[in-house]
Amino acid sequence: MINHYYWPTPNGHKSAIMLEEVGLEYQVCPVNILEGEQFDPAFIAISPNNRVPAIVDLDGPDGKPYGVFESGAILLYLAEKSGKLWPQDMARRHDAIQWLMFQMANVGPMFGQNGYFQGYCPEDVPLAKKRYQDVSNQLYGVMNRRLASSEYLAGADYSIADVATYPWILPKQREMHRIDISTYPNVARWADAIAQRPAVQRGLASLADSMKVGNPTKTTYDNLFGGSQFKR
Ligand SMILES: N[C@@H](CCC(=O)N[C@@H](CS)C(=O)NCC(=O)O)C(=O)O
Repeated sequence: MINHYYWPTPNGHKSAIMLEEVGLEYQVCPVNILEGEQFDPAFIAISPNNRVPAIVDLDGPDGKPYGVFESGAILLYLAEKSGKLWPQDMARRHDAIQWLMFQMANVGPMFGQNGYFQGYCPEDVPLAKKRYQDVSNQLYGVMNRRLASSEYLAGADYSIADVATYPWILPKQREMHRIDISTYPNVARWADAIAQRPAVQRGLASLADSMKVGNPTKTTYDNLFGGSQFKR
């Protein structure tokens, strides 16, 4: 059994989709980040940077409970444990790892900042909006060029790199990031194909109604971006 510490955000969707893809037994342990549950010491013991997602595999290595935080590390762990979305060929496996790292180091952090300045920042900061929108478009360009010659990000086969990236390309994310998907037809083709996968649909349905986007209250703003974030 795997405990999935989760809230339905783009990073949370990654492990939700992966757990459905690989078919390992799991249970959802909601961590309501709007209400500040990510600051609970019991959760921080699993996820030291107070972020979802995290997992605890109750039947981990040597049969002992094993915790994993950081969504990319979770995808790698579940891929290795299940042998799924985990190419046996070394070059293919490292193709997937490279595009996973591209998502973790670029797409997630930069789109996240774009979303903050477009949707949450209490001040209008045009320079920051332009900066992160430009970087987001540049990253869409990288993916669009890759997907012109490759079915999926890591090659011919769907992989952990696609699982990591797709939740950041969902329509509601594109809207928040002010991305015109028609400019990136290969990304649109790829996203449409992934959206058809039943495991993706099941993963995205997990706690689907819980995340309110936009107009955060003072409490939710403090929990996500303000005082509560920085007081520890
Ligand atoms: N690099 C981390 C980022 C995780 C992350 O930023 N999670 C957000 C939700 S998408 C979160 O938990 N925010 C709560 C907080 O900032 O306190 C990962 O990929 O797991």
